[in-house]
Amino acid sequence: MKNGRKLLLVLGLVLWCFDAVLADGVACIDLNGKWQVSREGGNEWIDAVVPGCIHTDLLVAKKIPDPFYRDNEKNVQWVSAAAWNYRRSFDVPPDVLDREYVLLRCEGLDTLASIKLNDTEVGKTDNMFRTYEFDVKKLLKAGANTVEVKFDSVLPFIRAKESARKLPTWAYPGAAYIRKEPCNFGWDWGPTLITCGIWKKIGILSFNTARLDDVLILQDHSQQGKVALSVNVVAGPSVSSGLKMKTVVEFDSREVASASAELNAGKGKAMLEVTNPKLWWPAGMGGQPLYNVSVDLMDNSGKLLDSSIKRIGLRTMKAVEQTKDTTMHFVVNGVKFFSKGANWIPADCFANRVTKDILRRYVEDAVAANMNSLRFWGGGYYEEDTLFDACDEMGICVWMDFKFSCTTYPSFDDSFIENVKLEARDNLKRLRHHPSIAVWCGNNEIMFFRDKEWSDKKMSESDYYKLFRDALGSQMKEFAPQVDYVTGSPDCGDVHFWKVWHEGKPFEEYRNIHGFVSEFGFQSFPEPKTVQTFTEQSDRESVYSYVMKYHERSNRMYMDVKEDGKIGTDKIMILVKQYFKEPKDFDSTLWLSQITHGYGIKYGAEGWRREMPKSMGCVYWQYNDTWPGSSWASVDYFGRWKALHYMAKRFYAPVLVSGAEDVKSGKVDVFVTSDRMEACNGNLAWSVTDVSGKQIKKGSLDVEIPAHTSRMVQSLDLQDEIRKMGVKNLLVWLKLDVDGKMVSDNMVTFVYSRELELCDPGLSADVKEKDGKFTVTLNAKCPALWAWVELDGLDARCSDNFVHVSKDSPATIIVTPAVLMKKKTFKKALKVRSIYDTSAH
Ligand code: BMA
Repeated sequence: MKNGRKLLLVLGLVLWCFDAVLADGVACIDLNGKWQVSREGGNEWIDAVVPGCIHTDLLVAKKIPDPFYRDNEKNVQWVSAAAWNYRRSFDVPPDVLDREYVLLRCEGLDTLASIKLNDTEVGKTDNMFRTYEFDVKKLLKAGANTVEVKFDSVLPFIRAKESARKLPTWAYPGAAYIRKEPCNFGWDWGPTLITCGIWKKIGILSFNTARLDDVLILQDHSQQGKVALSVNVVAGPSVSSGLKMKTVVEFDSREVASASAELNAGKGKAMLEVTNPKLWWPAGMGGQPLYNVSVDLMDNSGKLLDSSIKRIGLRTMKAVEQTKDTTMHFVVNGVKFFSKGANWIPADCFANRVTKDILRRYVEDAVAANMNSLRFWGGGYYEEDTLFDACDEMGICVWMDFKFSCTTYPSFDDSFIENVKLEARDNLKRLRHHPSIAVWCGNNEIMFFRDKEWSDKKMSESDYYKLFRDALGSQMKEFAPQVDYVTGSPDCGDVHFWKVWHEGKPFEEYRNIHGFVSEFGFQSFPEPKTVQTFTEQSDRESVYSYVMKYHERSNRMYMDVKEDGKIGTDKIMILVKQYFKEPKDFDSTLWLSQITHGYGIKYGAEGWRREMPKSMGCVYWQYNDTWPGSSWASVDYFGRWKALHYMAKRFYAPVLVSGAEDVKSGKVDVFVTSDRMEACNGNLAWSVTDVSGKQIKKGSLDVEIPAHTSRMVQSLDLQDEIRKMGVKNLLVWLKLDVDGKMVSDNMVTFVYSRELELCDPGLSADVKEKDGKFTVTLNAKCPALWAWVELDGLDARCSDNFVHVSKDSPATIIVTPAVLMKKKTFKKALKVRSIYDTSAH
C-alpha cells in the first residue's frame, strides 16, 4: 500500500467522511458541522452542530437554561414535546454525479426523522441505533443542494402505542415502543431529557462498481505457535464478477501476513496465518498487542474500489454461564480469571458532549483502579468506537448489553423484531472486531418481567425468547459467530444483589451471596465542588434541601412521578449513621457518605475475591454518572474520583491482603488473594493496636502466593485481647510485601467505626514539590482513619486517598493539581482530614 493512501485510510478510520473526492474508491461529502435548526411552526433559525442534539443547540444559543442546574430540568420539558427541523446546504462537485452509486449515509438519527433532499423526501427513520443509507443519485444536482431532517416528538408516538396496548414497565410508560436510548426518558440516576437530532455522522458516499459491505475476521487458535485468520468479505451492491481482494496483516507497522483472493458472487475469503502470535490479555494478565488487518477491494483491472482497516487482538474469550458445578466466569486464552470492574452508563445525558478524551480518561481511571472489566449496561446506547478502542488498548473486558432494560418490549410485533435485528446487525458489524468485547448480552433485568403469559406486570416467555434468544441470537450467529452471547443479565447465572440498597439491609449481607456479582451498589453524595455546580448557597444547608433531593433519583424514574426523592437520601443517611458517627455539617455529610459507600462496596468486593473460585466476578453498580447528583457512581459526572474509586484501587489490587473478622470467635482470618499469572513470595506483617495506636500484639510470616488463587494464610486469635481491651478498642493492621515492596495493606475492626472512640490524630501534612507534582506525607499522632487530602476549590489527581494513617505508618500521596501552581499556593489550598474531623467532639 502506498504511504499516502495508507494515511488517508487511517484518517478515514477516524473520520470516515472527509471533504474530498478520490479518483477511485469510495468518496464522501462531509455533511457534519454547521447546520441550522428551527422549531416546527416557528420561523426563527438558530445555529446547530452536527453531530449533536436539540438540547445542546438550544443551550449554546441561550434559548434554554442549563438543564442540570437546580430543577431546570422541569423548565426544558417543552423541548421534547416539540418537533424540530434541521437544515443545511452543501455543494456537490459534478464528478460525484457521474459515479454509479450515490448514497446519503446517516450513522445516527435520534429518532423519528423525515429526510428531504432539495425538497424531496428521501425517507423516514425510527431507530436511533441504526445506520441508514438512501439512494440519492437522482435527487442531487451539481452545485448547491439542501438537506433537511425533521424530527417529530416521540411523545405522541409512544403515547398512542401505549394507549392501544400498555406495556408493563419499570421505566417510562411506552418508551419501549421506540428504539431510542432508554435512560433518555429518565432513570433512577438521571433526568428526563428526551433529545432529538443528528447524533452521529452524516455524509454523501459515492462509488463505482462495488464497495466493501462487510468484513468479518475469524480467528483459529487450535494450532500451536500460530493463529489462522480467515477474512470474509462481502462486496456490493451489484454483484459484478471479477472482483478481487487483498488482505494484509500488520503488527508494529510491519507486514506479518498477506493473502489475495477472488470474489465469487460478491463474496470472498482470504486465509492467512500469523506465526508467533502475540496474544491479547486483559489488564493485569499481560499486554494488549493489536494487529491491523487491511482489506483492499479491486476490480478486474486491479483498480482499487474500496478499503477497510480493522484493528484486532489475537485471543480466545469464553463467557461460561453458571451451572450446578461452576459459577459464571470468563476464560481468556484458556485462563480462567476473576472479573473486577463496574457498570458503565452513558457519560452524559447528551451523548455529543462526550469527547474521545473523556472516554479515554474513564478507561484509564478504570485501569488505574485495577479493574479488568466494565459492563456496558443495557439502558444506554451502543457506545462509541473510541471507547472500545481505549478498552482494546488498555485491556478492559467489556460485557456488552444490547440496549434493552427493565421493561417489557413489543416483540409480538414482527416489524419491531425486524427493526431490532437490523439494529443488532449494524452494531455487531461495527464493533465485533474489538478484542475487548468479552460477551454480548441480550438485555438488563428483563427476566424479572417474564412469565408464562402476558399480564399487567409481565411479558410472555415466548415473546421474551423470540426477541432475546431467537432474534438477537440469530444476528450473533450471523454477524459475530465467535463472540459468546447470553440472553440477559442475570439470566446467565450472574447475580444482581440489591438487598442492601433497596431493602435497607446492612453491608454484611454481601457475605451471604456468592457467584459472579454483576450488580450491587450503594449511593453517596458527590463532593462539595460538584454539588456547587448545581446548587445555590441555600440548597447547601442540608442534604434534605429540595435541590439536593431533586438530584437524587432512586425513587423517581422520570418526571411524571410525584415523589419527593427523600427515600434515597434517607437510605444513604441511615447507613452513614449506622456505620459512622453523625456528621457535623453539610460538607462532612457529603464526604462521610462517600466513605460509607466505599466501605460497603469494599466489604462485598473483598469477600468475593477471598472466596475465588466460588465467586468469580465483582462488577459494582455503577462506575460513572450522567449528570451531577447523588448516585451509586465511583467517578462523578466531572470525572472526580469519589472515595469508592480510591478504595477500589486497593480492593482490586492484583495481590490483596484482607481480613475476615468474626466477633463471636474473636478471630480475624487473613487471606491473600492473587490475580497474578505467576506465583510469587511475600511477607505478611500484622499488628494489633488499641484505638490510640498503642501496639498490643504483632507478628509476621512468609507466604507463598500461587497464581490465580485465594487462600487463608493465618487466623489471628484475638479472644484474649478482646477480653482485656474491649472489642471496641482494637484495630488490626495488615501489610503484605512482595519482593520488598508493599503491594497491599488493610485494616480490620470488630465493630462499626461509629463505636470506635478515636482520639484526635493531629493529622499533619509534609509537602515536597517536583515537576508540578506534590508529594504529600500524612503523619498522625494516633490512628487517623480514612484520611484524605483535598485542594480547596481546585481539582487534582491523587495517587491514593482515604487511607489509614498511624504514628508508625505515615501515608504518602502524590497530588497532581489540574493547574500548575507554586508550593506556597498548593499548601494554602491543601486540606487534610480524616473521619475524626467529620463529627463533633
Ligand atoms: C439495576 C440496574 C439499573 C438501575 C440500578 C439501580 O438493576 O440495572 O437499571 O439503575 O439497578 O437501581
